[in-house]
Amino acid sequence: MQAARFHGPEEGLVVESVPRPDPGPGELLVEVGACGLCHSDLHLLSGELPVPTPVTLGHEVAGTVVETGAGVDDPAPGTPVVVYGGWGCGDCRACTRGEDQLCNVLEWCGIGADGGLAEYLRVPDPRYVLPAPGLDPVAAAPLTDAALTPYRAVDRARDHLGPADTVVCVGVGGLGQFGVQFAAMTGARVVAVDVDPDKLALADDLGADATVDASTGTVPSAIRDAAGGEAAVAIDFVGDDDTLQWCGNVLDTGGRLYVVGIGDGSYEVAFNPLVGAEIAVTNVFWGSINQLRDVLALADAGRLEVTTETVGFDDLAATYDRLEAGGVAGRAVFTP
Ligand code: FEH
Ligand code: ZN
Ligand code: ZN
Repeated sequence: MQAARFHGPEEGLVVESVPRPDPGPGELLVEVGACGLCHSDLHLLSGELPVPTPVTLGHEVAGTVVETGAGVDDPAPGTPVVVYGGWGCGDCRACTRGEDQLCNVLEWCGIGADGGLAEYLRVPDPRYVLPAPGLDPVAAAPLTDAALTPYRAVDRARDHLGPADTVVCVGVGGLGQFGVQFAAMTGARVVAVDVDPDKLALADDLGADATVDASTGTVPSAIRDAAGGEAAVAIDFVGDDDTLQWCGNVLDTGGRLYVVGIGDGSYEVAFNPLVGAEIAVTNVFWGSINQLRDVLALADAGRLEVTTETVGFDDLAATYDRLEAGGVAGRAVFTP
């Protein structure tokens, strides 16, 4: 089968022919329908996030079960599925509560184990595939990461958001497009921030109550004006020093900052002891299997919109370059 294999920062991504995996006992083989390209892949490709190589990239996958290993009866071959990519050991506290993405073994799909930028994907356990009948794989694949991660952030913020509160979403890219939608579902006032007018227009369409163009002016005061005051929650889908400073600057006393984006991987959160009492800050990593079930339920109910562009094997390198330059609208999705 054809697969896009990462051979390290020097050699980079190589599309090559490799044996089609055979599912062992307890495993499944999924024919890849689509696989999203994630900004995090850029950190793998640059070597900032070291991974064992060669490895097939792609951790945001939808497709169809085509073969099951011994002992696997469900889901049966022919079942359309999405793949939960945060594969873990299955036995630790994180895994046994369904938060396998927090397991400390690096066995994630497309990161420690071969992923979905290929024609077929071996999945190590049936608990990592969720039936997704009736969903187009191109629209379903982003649910497993681009939607799941913002969903986790909003899920954790939900108890701090009511109709009289404001939530600020900074960055309306592949993840932020979903973050705005989930934030709007809480009933709080949503202020979306980006430098790209097209992304601000998209945020408006997706439910933002106000948008702030961060390419001009003093961003924190523009956010406060749009919010009508200070914010209860800020979610940073970019994750660089500027965006973190904007978020910290607009949070109310007792406010909460959720850092989803990893920017260039170098951000630091500065706590100023004289400003902003009792601000809580956390990063957010991927999501749990049950949170993916919630995201799927919202998609099945037609309550989620996703903007995608599809690319093939030949376009992968150029698309990652465009992703790095901020030139991808919505989510770029690979189809074999
Ligand atoms: C993947 C690999 C490493 C860091 C972060 C990620 C996220 O994109 C997973 O959602
Ligand atoms: Zn990702
Ligand atoms: Zn584990």
